[in-house]
Parts: sequence; structure tokens; C-alpha cells
Amino acid sequence: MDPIRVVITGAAGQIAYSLLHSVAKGDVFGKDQPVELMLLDIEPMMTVLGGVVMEVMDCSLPLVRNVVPTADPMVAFKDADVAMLVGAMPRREGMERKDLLKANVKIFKAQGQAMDDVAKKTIKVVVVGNPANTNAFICAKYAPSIPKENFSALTRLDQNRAQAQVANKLGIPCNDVNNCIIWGNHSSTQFPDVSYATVKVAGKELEANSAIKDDHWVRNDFISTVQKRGACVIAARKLSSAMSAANAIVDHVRDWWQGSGDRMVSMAVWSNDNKYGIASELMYSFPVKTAAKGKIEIVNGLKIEEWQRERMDLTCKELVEERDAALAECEE
Ligand code: NAX
Repeated sequence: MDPIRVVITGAAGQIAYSLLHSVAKGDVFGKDQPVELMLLDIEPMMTVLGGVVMEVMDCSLPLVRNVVPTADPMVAFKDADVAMLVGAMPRREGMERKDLLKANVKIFKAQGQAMDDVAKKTIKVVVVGNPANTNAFICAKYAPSIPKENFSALTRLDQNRAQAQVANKLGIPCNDVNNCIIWGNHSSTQFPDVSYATVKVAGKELEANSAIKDDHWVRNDFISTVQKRGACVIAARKLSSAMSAANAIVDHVRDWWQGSGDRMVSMAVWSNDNKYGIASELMYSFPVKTAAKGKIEIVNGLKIEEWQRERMDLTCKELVEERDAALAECEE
């Protein structure tokens, strides 16, 4: 099989360090799919990145056909099949969300333009660097020759966190919980939702709500625990989530590349046609299904109750504001 070219940005950072081994040993693209790893970071990080390249080599993995460290997006994205955009400027103490947005949208504008020029038109892109949804929007906008449905942002970590909370509440394994979804922004306005989730308890398949039997928890504590989970990890570790973030990137891209089957999974994707009443031209997290190497299809026809509507609209409003601020920044 011919190798595929996979770009990982922020390759000298902590998420990439947890991610690379899984990608290199076939957890994402399959055990028979060789890969060329294009590792992008900024110039001052090239020595560190050199060490990461040595370690990838020293894993002596048969699927790795080439590893290229670079600080040049035009080199990294040349003929790329997949891009995992992890690299971004981190939020420092005292920095407002809008300062972070200002610093980061320009990075994603430049990377979108580079992809537009040199990547394959079939490239599949997942944005992880925050603010992930809006960075993905900017990246897609500045790569007009690549279809919008080829871009996504990561909300799978939030979904996995939600799934783990439900499993913990019921005392069951995480893989006996399905179809927890995340609506909206990867931020504290996100809406983790178990309304369509199913669980297996004592061998029986049940609706999650009827197994949990605690509407107050589902509508309050559960939601805020998932919303604040990233901040709790930072408070404890003094570093943001890395192992669980890398694990979620693997889940997201594997499902996109190999198909999600009957499961609904969450991905922030280009919103159009006013689906679920959400404004068009946003990267909004929806429940989706994916066919192998195929398109991401937003799941249609889920019944939305009033309390859900309010939460879906709140996170949508934040995304509209972020998008408009990002566009103004890019046009300056
Ligand atoms: P690190 O600070 O460890 O690494 C980031 C790396 O990106 C650094 O090596 C830096 O030099 C590099 N970088 C900066 N500008 C770059 C550019 N223009 N091109 C290429 N590389 C560049 O951060 P890490 O913990 O790895 O987190 C990376 C990003 O993921 C952050 O923006 C973080 O907020 C975001 N996260 C997103 C999550 C999600 O679910 N969407 C969850 C985890 C994480 O918080």
C-alpha cells in the first residue's frame, strides 16, 4: 500500500508527544497503512522537534516510511492527505479569550492558505488548537479550493468525558455507553447531551435517561462537570489535558478514516442549511456519522426539547461572536 502523508502541527508540544506513537503504529489509519509524518512547529522549537524525530525513529515502527521536521507550512502541507492541527499559541495567565483568538486566528489563516496552495484537495483536517471551532472556520475559509466538509474541529474529548461520567454514574464500562453527544463550541458553553444515549446495564440495552433516573443530574451537574473538566485538569496538573486529548484525536480521525458504523459521534463541522436551527457558516459540534474515508453526515431528525434548544442557542451565539471577531482580525 502507498504511504499517506499525515501532518501534525505543534509537533514539539505535549499533545503531539502523546499522539505520535498511536499514529505511527497504525491505531488511526489501520495496521497495514504506511505513513509519512510531516511534523510542523515553529523555528525556536526545531531542536526539541529533532529529539521527537529521533524518538519516533527509535520506536522502529514498520508503518513509518518518512519523518520530516519543518517550520515551513508549505513543506509540511505539500500533498498532504490528513492534517491534525494541534499547534497554537497557549493561553497564558491573564490572557483574555479574545487575546488568544487574536494570536491564533492568524496562524490558522496562514495554514489554510498553505493548504489551499499545496495540499491534496481531498485532505481531511481536524483542528485541535484553541479556540478550535473558530480556528477551523478560519482555516476552511482561507482554503477555498478545498471542500468545507473536509474541515472539522475536535469535540471528541468532550464526548469521551461525557461518556465516562455516565459510565461512572451507572457503574458500567465506558464502552457500554453510546451516543452521548456534544453540541456547539469546545468551550465552557458546550452542551453535552445524553438525550439520545443508550447504555447496557446487566446485559440489557436501555435509554440512558431511564437508566440514570436523575433528570436534575443530567441537566445540571453532568453538564457542568463536562464543561469544566479541562479547567479541573489544568488546576491539578498545571498543564492542560494531553493524554486524553491525544486519545480523542485518535478516536476522531480513526472514525473519519475508517467509518463510525452505527454510532453517533461528535465533531465540529461546517454548519449549513440551518440544520437544527443553527446559524450557517459556523464550525458547530453536531452528532455525526461517517462512512469509511467518506463524508461526514450530520444526523438528522433528533427531537429537540425546549431546555435543549436554549443550551444549543447559547453556544451558537458564542460561536457567531467568535467567528465575527476572528473575521475582523483576519481582514485587518
Ligand atoms: P503545547 O504548548 O505543549 O504545544 C503547542 C505547540 O504548538 C508548541 O510546540 C508550539 O511551539 C507549537 N506552535 C505554536 N505556534 C505554531 C505554529 N504557528 N505552527 C506550528 N506549531 C506551532 O500545547 P498542547 O498542550 O500540545 O496543546 C495544543 C493546543 O491544543 C492548545 O491550543 C490547547 O488549548 C488545545 N487543546 C484543545 C483541546 C480540544 O479538545 N480541542 C483539548 C486539549 C487542549 O487544551
